[in-house]
Amino acid sequence: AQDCVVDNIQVMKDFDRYRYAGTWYAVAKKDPSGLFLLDNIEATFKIEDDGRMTATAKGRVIILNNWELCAQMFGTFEDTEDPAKFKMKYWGAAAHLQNGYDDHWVIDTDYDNYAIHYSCRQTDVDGTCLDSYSFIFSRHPTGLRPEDQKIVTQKKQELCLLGKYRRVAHTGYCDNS
Ligand code: AZE
Repeated sequence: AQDCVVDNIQVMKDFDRYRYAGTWYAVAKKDPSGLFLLDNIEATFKIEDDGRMTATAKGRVIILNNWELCAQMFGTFEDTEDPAKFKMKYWGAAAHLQNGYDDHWVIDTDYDNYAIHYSCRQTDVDGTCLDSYSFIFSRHPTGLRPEDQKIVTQKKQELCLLGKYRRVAHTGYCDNS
């Protein structure tokens, strides 16, 4: 599936949302067009009593020319026929933050160390993605273990996003908000 067609992207087999639950730190990201989370990004996924997945996330953003803040975000996930592919409805705790409805695909994870997320917002006529974002998540704010790095590099390539990621800094900016 290296033809870059979104429908051919392989996602996590037998995805287990219960093992995915808990806190993940973004260690790298590929940005979509427009406003986006800058750094200090962390997400906590939860499985509700009815089995549905929800999440809270925070990250530093700059909005309305140079207003810097820690965005507190919420997300609810709709299941699809593929257990690793969700539709995410998201919104900010404050009205001036962003809201939307995005794909949320789990490409790969070992649940204990790394997870690779992908979202395509717009596909081209040839089925490739015109506007995507992706997070490399780690259970450890310090980064990925060396042994996970090669798996992540392989998956970035399969997503046709190799070389398009930036490291996500964790400076403590959002820690007491
Ligand atoms: C994600 C993890 C699960 C919960 C949510 C996520 C995405 C959040 C955004 C937030 C954008 C905010 C902006 C504010 C000005 C995938 C990290 C909600 C995309 C741009």
